[in-house]
Amino acid sequence: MKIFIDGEFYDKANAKISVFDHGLLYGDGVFEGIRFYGGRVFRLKEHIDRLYDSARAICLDVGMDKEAMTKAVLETIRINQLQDGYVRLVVTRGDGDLGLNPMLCPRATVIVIASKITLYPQEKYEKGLDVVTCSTRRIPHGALSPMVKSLNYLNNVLAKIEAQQAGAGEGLMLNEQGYVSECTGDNIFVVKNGVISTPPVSSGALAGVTRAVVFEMAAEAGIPIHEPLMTRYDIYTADECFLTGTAAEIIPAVRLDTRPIGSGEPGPLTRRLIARFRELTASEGESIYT
Ligand code: PXG
Repeated sequence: MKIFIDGEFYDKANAKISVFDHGLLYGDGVFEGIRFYGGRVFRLKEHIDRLYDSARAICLDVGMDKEAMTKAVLETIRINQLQDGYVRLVVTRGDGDLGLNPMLCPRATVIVIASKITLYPQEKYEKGLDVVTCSTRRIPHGALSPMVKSLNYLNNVLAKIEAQQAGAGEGLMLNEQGYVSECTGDNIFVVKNGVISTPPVSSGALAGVTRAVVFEMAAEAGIPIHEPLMTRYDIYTADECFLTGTAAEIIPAVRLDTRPIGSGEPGPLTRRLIARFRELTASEGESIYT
């Protein structure tokens, strides 16, 4: 495996960054998770745009333009001769001093890893996930914008631990006001009476790339889709529920806090969206090898 760090490729064993890197010392940085299917990168532009928006929001100068970043992603996949997999793109504040001061970090560190990812076992895509509500709340906009895909995932990690300790596959995160925000690494959707709903990004949800694909698929199929403020009531009383994310793709959620959602089995609209999503990932994207 070859890993891109600051313009050079290193073998996995030698792919190392400084212990003074502020990405490590302070979680000071941003990242993206991107998928590629059959030699094509899915929604690459959207991920690169979000990365640069995340960096902008934390005053982080990436040190290379979007075109060069796009090339770095494609080149990293090519050098590893992969057709299907996952890219982790990380930009940190860079090598600096002890002490928070980001001004003492002369330039950002850029890392591109191309590998594989499996988030949930295959059977969960057929049978659906169990979700529990976490007591850990989503970070408020007034602390760090939850729109920023930052290296500070402790909030989500703690929620994930809660979900695991409860024996559930995923954890539902509420915002400070108690409205539904998202899951620990996925956006959440419900279906009720033929209408799809998902919390607005103002409720603390990440503006997911996969989430945006669901909006496109709904428009294409003529299915109404809304972004109301949601509470757990809306999930308990939904006909169907599913989660979306680059790593997760689209996965049915069939229970919340041990209560069955709808029939307690993956719903027909969820299945339809999963099938359409597979068609899109198999046919769209930035070509890696031509
Ligand atoms: N919310 C959060 C908090 C996320 O981290 C999503 C929603 C879904 O967004 P996308 O753009 O991927 O549809 C994410 C993304 C991992 C991993 O390593 C997590 C994500 C993506 C890729 C890998 O667990 N989460």
